Amino acid sequence: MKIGITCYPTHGGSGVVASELGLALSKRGHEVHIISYATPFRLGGFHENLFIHEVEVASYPLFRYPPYALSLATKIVDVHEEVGLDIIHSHYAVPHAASAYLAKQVLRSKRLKTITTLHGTDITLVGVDKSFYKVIQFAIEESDGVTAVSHYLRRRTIDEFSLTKEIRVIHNFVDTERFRPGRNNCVRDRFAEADEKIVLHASNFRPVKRVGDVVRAFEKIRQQVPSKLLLVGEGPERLFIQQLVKELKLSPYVVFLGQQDYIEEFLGCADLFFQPSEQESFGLAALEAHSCAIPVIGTDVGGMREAVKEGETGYLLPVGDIAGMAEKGIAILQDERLAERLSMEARAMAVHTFDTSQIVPVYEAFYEEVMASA
Ligand code: GMT
Repeated sequence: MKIGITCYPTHGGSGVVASELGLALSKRGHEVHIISYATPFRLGGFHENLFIHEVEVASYPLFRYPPYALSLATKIVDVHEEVGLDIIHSHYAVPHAASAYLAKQVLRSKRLKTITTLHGTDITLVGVDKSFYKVIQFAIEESDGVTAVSHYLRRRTIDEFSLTKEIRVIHNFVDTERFRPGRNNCVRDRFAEADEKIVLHASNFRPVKRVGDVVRAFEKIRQQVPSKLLLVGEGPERLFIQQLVKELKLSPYVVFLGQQDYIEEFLGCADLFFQPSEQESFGLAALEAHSCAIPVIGTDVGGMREAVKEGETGYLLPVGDIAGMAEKGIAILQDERLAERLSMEARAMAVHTFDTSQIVPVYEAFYEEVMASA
């Protein structure tokens, strides 16, 4: 198949899923065309069967806000005219699904099918905003196929947008060969003494991720377990978190690593991963941690239950339950048998349920189904 994929190129989960899907499809012999405003960070270098098309956004003094959605639609049209796409697969509905719809109208093509994958905040935060709602509702409804990354997100989308459209659940996935247990490439010695444990958190440092809860829970953990906290990522909350670390006198024990392209190098060193989000449609970061055999402490929200099995691969607590998170964290870090059991189960779940080889064929089958539909 000739598959176009539109996505954000940044470190967010939707861009990661879109990139990994594009890569896997290209390895399986499909011709993949990534359409985005920059090369997604996981797609640097040369990949056979995979082509990057950068969207150029015109600026003009009249524009207070350059109309990216129009430039993207135009690029989809150009790419289709050049290569003859079978599918244009939009990751994150805003504005990609609307641009794909517009491109299809411009092309008057019956052959080109549009598929939209909903990731999370495109529905729960952004899509429901009044300034987007009706267009996004329309664009989802008009897509030839729609998928959501969790059962939770599917239900939430139907409720929020009163949709009649069928939404297929296709979970996030992980390359369990790349994200594997073991400390071969890990840089543990740079951050921790031999007798110290490593607690890790990675996110885009937005308020929804509640990074402050990670720091506060770590403060309690550190009182009982010699440990270091590694924080990976960049975002609007970073300065506030740095201030909090200072106030709690944790500076010697907390390392800010900034944006990292190879998170697996840090996961390889970690003993515990924290994801205390206020909202999470699935929790790709938790799945990547599990794939490296790292137990996760998260929150019992959204689709997290689909990524973390309570008491088997980690623990899910109420949002903001810092004492509870610290208590579970201390238990895992102090009890080797418990840690071992959770780690083994986490890795097994990633390999047997969420490996690329299990999920990508489900996307392929869905493409075939959509292409066969009238
Ligand atoms: O909001 C984010 O954290 C980024 C966002 C994205 O779309 O880039 O992540 C969402 O998509 C991921 C991949 O499908 C999901 O695993 C995350 O749970 C989801 N984030 C939220 O729902 C907050």
